[in-house]
This record gives sequence, C-alpha cells and structure tokens, in this order.
Amino acid sequence: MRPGKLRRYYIKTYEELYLAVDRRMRAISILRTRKNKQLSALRTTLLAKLGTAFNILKSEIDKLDSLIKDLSKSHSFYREIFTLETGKYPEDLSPVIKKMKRSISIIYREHRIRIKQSREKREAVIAFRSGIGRLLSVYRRRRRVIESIKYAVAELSKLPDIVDGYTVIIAGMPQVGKSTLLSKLTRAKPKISPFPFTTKTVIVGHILVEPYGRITLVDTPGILDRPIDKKNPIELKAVLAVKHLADTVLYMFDPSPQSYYSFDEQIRVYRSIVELIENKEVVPVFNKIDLTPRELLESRASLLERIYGSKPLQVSALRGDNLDRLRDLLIDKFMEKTRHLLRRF
Ligand SMILES: Nc1nc2c(ncn2[C@@H]2O[C@H](COP(=O)(O)OP(=O)(O)OP(=O)(O)O)[C@@H](O)[C@H]2O)c(=O)[nH]1
Ligand SMILES: [Mg+2]
Repeated sequence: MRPGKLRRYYIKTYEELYLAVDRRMRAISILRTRKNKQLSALRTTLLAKLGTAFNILKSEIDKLDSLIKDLSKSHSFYREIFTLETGKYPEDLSPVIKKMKRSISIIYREHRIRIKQSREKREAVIAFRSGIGRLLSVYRRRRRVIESIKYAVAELSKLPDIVDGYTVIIAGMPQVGKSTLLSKLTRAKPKISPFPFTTKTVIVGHILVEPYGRITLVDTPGILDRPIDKKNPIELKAVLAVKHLADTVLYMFDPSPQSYYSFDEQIRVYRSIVELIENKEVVPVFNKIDLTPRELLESRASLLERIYGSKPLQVSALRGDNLDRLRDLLIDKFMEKTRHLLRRF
C-alpha cells in the first residue's frame, strides 16, 4: 500500500453523513410530495427514503471496511503510525466494522417490514422515523473512533512511500542538524530552523547510485531523553522509523559547547537507539565540527569509542566538511547489500 493512495478514502464524520442523508431524503420528498397522499403512496415514499439512508450508510461503512483491509496489509511502519494515532491496530477494527454492517442490515430489514405492514399513515411514519434514527445511531455511536481513523488517514497520506531497497534513517536529538544533513546529501528541502521539533514528520530524500538503484535517506523528528511511554507522538514517529524502516541508522550528535541538549543526554538517546535495533548498524556522526574545539571533539570521540567501540564520523553539515566521506560510506553499505541480494539470485 502506498500512503498517497489513502487519499481516495474520504471518510465522513457523523455530521457530514447526517447532512448527506438529510439532503438526499429531502430530494425524495420534493419529487414525491402530493397532498392527501394515500397510505400506499406514503409507504412507497418512506421506503425510498429509508433505502436511500441505508445505501449512504452502507457505502460509508464499506469504505471504512476496505480502508481497514488495506491498512491491515500495509507495511508495519504504517500500521504502527495508524495505531499511534487511533490507539487501535487496524485488524482490531475489522470486527467493529463488520458489526456496524450487520446492524444496519438488520435495522433496515426490520423497518422496511414495519413500514410495509403499517395499517395507517401515522404508524408508517413512526416506523420510518425510528428506522432512520436507529440507522444513524450505528454511525453516531462510533463517531470517536471514526474521527480518529479520519485523522490517522490524513496523517498517513502525508507520509512518503517506502521503496524497497536500502534505507538510512537520520536520527538524533532535536537541533543536531539532521534536516541540514538531508538537504546537503539529497535534493530534498526540509524545513531547517534553530528551534527543537522543526521537523514533525518523516521526510525522504534519495541518493542515486547508478545503475544499481538508490539509497533512501529519511530525516526524522528529534528524540528526547525520556522513556518510551513519555514520548510525544512526534518523537514516536522517529522511533517507529528507526525500528521498522532502517537498514542503517545515522545517529547524529552535536558535540559543540553550544549544543541544545547536553552531550550526556545525547549519549543516552544513542544508547536507547542501539538497544532498540540490536541487529542493525547505528553509525555515530558528530556534526557541527565547525563549532567544536578540536580537544573537545577528540575527547568526546574517544569517550564514545571507549564505551561503544565505534568511532564517530566527524562532519559539518552546514559547511559541507567530510560530507563526501559520509556519502561514500553510505554508497559502500548500499553496494554491500546490493551484492548480497544479487548473490542470492
Ligand atoms: N554551525 C553549524 N550549524 C549547523 C550545522 N548543522 C545544522 N546547523 C544549524 O543547527 C540548527 C538546527 O538544524 P536542523 O537541521 O534544523 O536540525 P534538526 O536536527 O533537523 O532539528 P529538529 O528538526 O528540530 O530535530 C539550524 O540553525 C542549522 O543551521 C553545522 O554543521 N554547523
Ligand atoms: Mg529537522
């Protein structure tokens, strides 16, 4: 499933559905108004109106059903983002939707019979009104969850398509220069500013490696140093991208004395990322070397190497220092994976 395709599912809120039903029923009234209508003529009008309301509801619920089916089959990253927004896994919503479908069919059938069997006009009108009320209440009772689905779809459809292949996630605390790096390595134009959480969702750029394919580089929101259950939904998007999409993570540090968050905090978040994806590689990158005195750079780099055994690559995304080396490193990793895949065929 490509998230852009979700735009074709326009989900109605309860209010929108109510208005649609009301408008269509009024149209029928205008067409069929006749004074002193006979009981049989009235019954025909009421049955047509009830049928219209039922069809509108049914097509809305069918839409929800195919949306949920599409989402259930989608990549785990999209499913988790959906769960983040709605609090429910798509597959858990399937029974709810099936139940709604069943309920409206039963109500429709029951009230059609009551209208057909009514012996006077008043009885027919009462049966019709209660039928409409019950049909609408099936949707109204689920309005919260439907609104959360609508919101999740809007959020999901903003996300980039994930292409199969080699994906590098740029992660780190806010303000370390993740978006600046993406903008320098690819043609993407992420927003860059000196305020935390400038980036609020995942943003993608590509490095072409002709003729073999391309590297997908994903810029993410900043991650703060706090437990997972305290993280906000923006940070969680970054965590989910690391967990579900990464072949390699570039973990960016700002080792400069002016960094927005302390170096200790940045190390703690680094450790949490390493632990999150034990079997994948996390490459530490020190950014802003233009702002960092040499002795500080060296002491912090050797501290990291001593504890984690990895030597950070030192760059300045803003000035462009060492970005060629970083690009070559990513291309080497991409080629390694491509060769590995080719050998399997
Ligand atoms: N001096 C210097 N400033 C940099 C460098 N890289 C980024 N900056 C600045 O740091 C600030 C934050 O940069 P961003 O790229 O927006 O940082 P981010 O990590 O994407 O921030 P969030 O989206 O908030 O997580 C901006 O003012 C950049 O100009 C660098 O290498 N050197
Ligand atoms: Mg950013």
